[in-house]
Amino acid sequence: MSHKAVKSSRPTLSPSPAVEVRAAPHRSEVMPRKKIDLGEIEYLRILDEHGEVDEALEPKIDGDELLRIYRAMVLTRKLDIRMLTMQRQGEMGTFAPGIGQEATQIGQIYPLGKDDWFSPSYRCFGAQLWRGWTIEGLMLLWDGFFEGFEIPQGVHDLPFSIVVGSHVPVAVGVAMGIKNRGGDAVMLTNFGDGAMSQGSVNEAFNFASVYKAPIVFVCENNGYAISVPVEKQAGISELARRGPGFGIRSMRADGNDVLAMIVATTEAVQRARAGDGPSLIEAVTYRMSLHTTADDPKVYRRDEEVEQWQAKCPIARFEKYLMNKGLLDPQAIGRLGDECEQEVLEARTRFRERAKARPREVFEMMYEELPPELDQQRREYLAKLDRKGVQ
Ligand SMILES: Cc1ncc(C[n+]2csc(CCOP(=O)(O)OP(=O)(O)O)c2C)c(N)n1
Ligand SMILES: [Mg+2]
Repeated sequence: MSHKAVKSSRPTLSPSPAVEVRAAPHRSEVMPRKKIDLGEIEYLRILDEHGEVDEALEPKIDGDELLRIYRAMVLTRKLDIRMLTMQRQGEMGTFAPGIGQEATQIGQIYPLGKDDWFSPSYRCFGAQLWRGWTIEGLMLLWDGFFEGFEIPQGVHDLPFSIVVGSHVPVAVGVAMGIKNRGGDAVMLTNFGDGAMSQGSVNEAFNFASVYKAPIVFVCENNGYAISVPVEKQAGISELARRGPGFGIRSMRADGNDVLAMIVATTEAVQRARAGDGPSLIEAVTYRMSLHTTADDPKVYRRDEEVEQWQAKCPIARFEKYLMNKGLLDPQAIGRLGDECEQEVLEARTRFRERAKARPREVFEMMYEELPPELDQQRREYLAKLDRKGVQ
């Protein structure tokens, strides 16, 4: 068999100078490099799992305020549980429950003032209610009604983003806007352990550090990005360790300890306000429930693991602390729980009054003038609704 000679179309190159190839030096022969010391990462816990407080670290918060914090955590849990039932009964869209993350939520938001800004992820009912969103508004939102997305008057919050980590550079941008206008407000943004692997988040860290943006980054490390445990998606699962590499003051806090979250965030907010730039707080917590209502965590994690974390429940822990202080007793716990449940049910009634599907409007929100092919679809769709007698 003969092969046809193919003339190479490559230009002839002049021969390159001979390269001396040697075996790679043994490790011990490599010049020692200066070790970069990223320092120790602080882990803050004030209330242990049994509700015992470390008095040296305990923040001074008066009794009424402590009860307000407790109530906000209970209300958040009640809302999550009620919405899960509504979703299972076909009355609610897909949503992401935050059960187990109530202390992380309320603790991070507590130190923010009304003029400060908040850019949340999608698992943030507790913080959003604290900021002034209404329960029925959140229900409308997660049931697909655009009215629910309207930011309540006077609330300095950005809409959350489902695109993981995409809101973090935007939050830095808002923080830079505040700084450039000479204001002393602060931005706080939160995101998950999975978001820490997104390029956008890492770019945001670097930019915020270089320009000393007045921002607090709260990474809610709840153990999972959907089914992927943090150990499998991060080279170093103590995520706060990445912060110093960006020049960002970073720490870990027990995210199931609301007092630790309050203290960590208060310090970070003060630093940002004083012009000392960004901080990163890794809130170590656990997603006790589903990723979203479309998820079944039983296929990727063991019941024993969940049970271990149930014993660390942030609400039960804070309850013990308040009981030890004489601020709560079992009757008051029951009464408060009933009150919160009632609040959620009343909001559900208001939601039901407003959540009337308007199928004839589905083509109306995107274009001022519909492109011809969509207009054709719209006419076919409306004819179908007419045939079925749908108003
Ligand atoms: C850019 C992008 N990639 C993938 C997804 C699909 N997704 C939705 S939530 C999620 C996991 C995010 O995990 P984490 O950041 O830990 O937040 P958590 O849901 O645990 O609160 C993924 C991969 C998405 N929404 N956006
Ligand atoms: Mg996560």
